[in-house]
Amino acid sequence: MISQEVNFDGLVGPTHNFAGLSHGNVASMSHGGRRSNPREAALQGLAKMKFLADLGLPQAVLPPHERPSLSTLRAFGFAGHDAAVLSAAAKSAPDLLVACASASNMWVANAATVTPSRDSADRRVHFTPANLLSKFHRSIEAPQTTRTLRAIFRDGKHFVVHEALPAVAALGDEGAANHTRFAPAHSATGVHLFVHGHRVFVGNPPLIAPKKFASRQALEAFEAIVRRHRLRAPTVVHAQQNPAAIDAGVFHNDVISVGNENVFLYHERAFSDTAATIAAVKASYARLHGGAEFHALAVPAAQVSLRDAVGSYLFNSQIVTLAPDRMALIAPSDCAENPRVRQFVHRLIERGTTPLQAVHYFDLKQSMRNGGGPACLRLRVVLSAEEIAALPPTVMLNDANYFRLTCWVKKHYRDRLTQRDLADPALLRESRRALDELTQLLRLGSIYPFQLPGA
Ligand code: SUG
Repeated sequence: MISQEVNFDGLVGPTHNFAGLSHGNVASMSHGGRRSNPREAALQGLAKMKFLADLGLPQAVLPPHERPSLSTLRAFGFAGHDAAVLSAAAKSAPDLLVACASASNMWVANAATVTPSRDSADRRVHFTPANLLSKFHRSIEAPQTTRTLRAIFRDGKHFVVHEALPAVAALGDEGAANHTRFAPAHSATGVHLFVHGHRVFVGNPPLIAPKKFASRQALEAFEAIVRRHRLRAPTVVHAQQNPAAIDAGVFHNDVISVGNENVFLYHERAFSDTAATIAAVKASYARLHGGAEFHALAVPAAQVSLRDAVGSYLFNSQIVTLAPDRMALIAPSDCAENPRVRQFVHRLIERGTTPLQAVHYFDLKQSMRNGGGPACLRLRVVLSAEEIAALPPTVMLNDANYFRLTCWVKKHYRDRLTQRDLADPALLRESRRALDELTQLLRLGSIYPFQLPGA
């Protein structure tokens, strides 16, 4: 059975703005309050998708959520018609309104943890939507993510979309951003590396916690996902993030390491015990795949400091497979603008001893200013041909869909947005009109609260 990795990229929503909501995410903290450009943000994301589709890689889209989230504001007691809810919230709870208007659902690497059918005892693709409870503005995403995933992965013969884990500290879960799967090829059985920042049931010895910023991912959440997804114990490795890296702004593991098939590019300070983590991954890989080659590419701090890694988002590049043993790095243009990082990347490619043979830089600055690079914008789903055939074909990006989606963005999105605009009832109307048209374009049926009275 041949499987391929399908990248589902989040379409940036019409309320994309810079609100400084993510303590511990350096880019978000430093850009709060600036004026954003939702139209440019959405087009930048679509340009990356189109490039990958043109490379011959299967590329799909995930629709954004309805924002501001009127149902959340109503849960906080604001009542009356929609404009009254917005204006009352803007007056008495402006921070809540801003959080309810975030387009953070675009970073779909945090939408869910996904494991392919090949790796599960029941031979189905499993999804657990992330509860994202560590940040209020993201904790409201799970119900819509679940509805959307169920509308796309609707065939129960192939897919299981679980409920998000209960939103309790012991199960704090940020999805695929902290999960990497390794295999000689996407079709082969995978080794799963799950990276956490803390555990709640103390254990022995207790984990060392970061001092400045909070960890987001609990070990117990990934242990629960391993059970739900029916993965086999010998294929699973759990590792702790380096607390010092979290304090340097590594709020998710995909800010400090990236893997694809048999390649793992990681910063030497990524994990609390990097040598033990790599040894465990290699041992699990060797148990499954014997002597098959595994490229563990450590990036020394002397060449790329933690600060440069976080500032350039080098490790938030995507690594994509172009052909057997031929891969490309899809990197943010910020990497090309940092001379040390650029030099490291070019030496890595020129080395010629690893499958990494090309680098392509993308201007994703709108998303980057909120701490979202190329890898944050995509959810990787390894699917067989039969599983791809079970998807609504309209979610796949091809020339026609790309054209339709860029026209859709140009028609509906504003080219400037400040926090004051978030209370504007016209913005809510525009967004709903856009999303309604999008669900028709993608033929997803009714998935949004405004389309589903009572949801
Ligand atoms: O959760 N930023 C997101 C960025 C998520 C990046 N995803 C991955 N690393 N996979 C976050 O911190 C900022 C929103 C604001 O400040 O307006 C924000 O939510």
